[in-house]
Amino acid sequence: MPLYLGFDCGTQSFNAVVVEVDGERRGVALERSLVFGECFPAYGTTNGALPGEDPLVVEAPPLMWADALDRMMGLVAAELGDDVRRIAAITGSGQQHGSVYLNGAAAPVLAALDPHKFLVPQIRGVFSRQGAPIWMDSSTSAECEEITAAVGGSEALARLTGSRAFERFTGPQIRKISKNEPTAWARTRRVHLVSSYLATLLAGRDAPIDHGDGSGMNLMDLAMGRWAPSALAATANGLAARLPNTVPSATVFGRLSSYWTLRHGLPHAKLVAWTGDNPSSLVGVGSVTPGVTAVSLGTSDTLFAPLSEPTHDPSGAAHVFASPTGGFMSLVCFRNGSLAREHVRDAHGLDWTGFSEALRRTPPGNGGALMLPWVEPEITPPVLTPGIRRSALREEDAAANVRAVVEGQMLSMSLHSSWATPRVTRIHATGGAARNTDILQVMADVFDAPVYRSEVPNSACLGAALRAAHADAASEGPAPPWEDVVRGLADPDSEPVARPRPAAVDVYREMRPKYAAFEERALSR
Ligand code: ADP
Ligand code: XUL
Repeated sequence: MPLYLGFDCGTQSFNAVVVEVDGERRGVALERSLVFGECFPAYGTTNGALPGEDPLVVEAPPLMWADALDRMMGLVAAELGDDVRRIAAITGSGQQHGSVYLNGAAAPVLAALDPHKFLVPQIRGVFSRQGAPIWMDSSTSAECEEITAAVGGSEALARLTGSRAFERFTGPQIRKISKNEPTAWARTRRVHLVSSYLATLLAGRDAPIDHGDGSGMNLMDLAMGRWAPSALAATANGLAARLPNTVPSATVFGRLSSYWTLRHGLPHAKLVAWTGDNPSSLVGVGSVTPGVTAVSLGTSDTLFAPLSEPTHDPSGAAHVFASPTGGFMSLVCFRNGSLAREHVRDAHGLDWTGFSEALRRTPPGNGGALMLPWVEPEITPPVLTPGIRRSALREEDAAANVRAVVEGQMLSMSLHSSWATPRVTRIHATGGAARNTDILQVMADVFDAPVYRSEVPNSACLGAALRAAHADAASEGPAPPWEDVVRGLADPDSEPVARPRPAAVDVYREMRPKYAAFEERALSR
């Protein structure tokens, strides 16, 4: 019975999941996490990142990720024992947008790694610059403007690549380095994403960038799935020669190199192209059918959903990526998620039980009270000057404020995702706040869709293991339907935790345009 190994190199930790798939029998065989701060203190990161003197600049050490991969492979091999030989395919996901710069020594060094030695001391010399800018970096506003102007405006760039220019996206990051560090740029032979860099270490040779993670770069023609010459030309001289190929996410691009097979006793398993953490999570929460929307209620709230067409968000706030299931996916981020809910909870001296009671005590529609929940600067819609805005809502009314923050968040989510998914058929809810059924009830009523709770702890990592299983099967015969791939592992509880209530659905249908008008007024001020 084959085993499938999935990795996830997140911002704060490196994770692995092994799944066992045998027809209808399937289960998670192993799950491990290495937290960077605790397990790799020598790299000096805080929560996985190296803060610079400039608060806008955020990098991470790619050597630390390699170290984590080496240690995790050792852990997986030790725990699986003889079963390690059953690993048939491997893939992973990485935090999106981050970029790794390799020099001319990388190819020969990676092809000749000594299995008796640790990985890190052998690859110290392969970088043309030591740090990798990551998604938390926001230092490239000038480069975003330059790229946007060169390709003919925001709308043109979004239509071409799925997103307007964003500071954290890889193209603007590459442009900044090529401009400000000409010597490092001249030494650079390859630019990899976090995902394709780790895949390269597994293969011992250059790995491709998959269409999913490639769409987080402002460099790929989303509809065609290949580098866009105009975006490349707008970004940096000599960029085309420095990028690996782009391939569909389900591509088996090689075999695990001898370094790993000899070092840890694994077989020459198939290597499937790695992808970004958000595309991987789409699979990991079982959101593989159009209409099935995934909502993660974490520190921030994010909403993502499969799409059949390579559209773009007309407001410019959200992203469209290629989906690892074929087709495309939307990604909409709301910075004021748990942050804003906690702010209201604490302002009224409540705990989560009190917060839930307040939701149950107050009626849908909140008697016409409205709140724009912008405790912090907001991504969607873009708000630079934070501050909660209230309408027909007294600040001291605890229960009404609790309802207003949750209704405001759900109405905003529904408004700002309808360009992608006008009709949501069901929602898979994950993240810390998804344990709160009263919050999910408001979600069900606003979206007029049943909400299922998904208990998967690391959806990106599980998504990777399932992608490995899918690509292995697809490389041997007809590709299995994604619904079959995720069944029993990534699908949520079988019963919805919240069903839409018709009376409440009517209330929110009337409330939506009022909320939109309130938001419009606040934004135009
Ligand atoms: P992260 O984005 O950091 O991975 P999590 O998905 O772990 O976040 O979610 C953590 C958040 O869950 C906490 O910030 C907290 O506000 C929220 N949370 C935990 N329990 C509840 C609850 N019962 N009701 C609402 N929110 C909750
Ligand atoms: C998505 C984004 C983050 C990173 C890290 O655009 O910047 O979600 O992928 O998780």
